[in-house]
Amino acid sequence: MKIFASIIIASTLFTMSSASFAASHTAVPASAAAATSLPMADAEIRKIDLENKKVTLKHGEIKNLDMPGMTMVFQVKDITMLEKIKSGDKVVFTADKVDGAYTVLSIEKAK
Ligand SMILES: [Cu+2]
Repeated sequence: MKIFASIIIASTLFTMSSASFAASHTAVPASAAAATSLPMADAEIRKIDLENKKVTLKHGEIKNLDMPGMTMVFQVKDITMLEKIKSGDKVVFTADKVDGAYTVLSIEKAK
């Protein structure tokens, strides 16, 4: 009987640990995590400057940068990301500080 009880305890512990393992892994959204694990932010394109690899965004809160909504200029990591986007478009994007400059790392049209 003592052995039986310890099997139950062991299997309960196993179930609990695999449940928390699953929870910690589902916390990362699979689609957004493809290129980067940064949180997506909303924005509207105000101006695209391909020559200087810059984009002006009227953006919502950017959680990872601890930044409230505002209109500002970002560097763009790769201008080919801007090919399908034009001024006035609603987008979702990720941004981070790269070499001291706020830089858009991914951007796509909002669905
Ligand atoms: Cu800003």
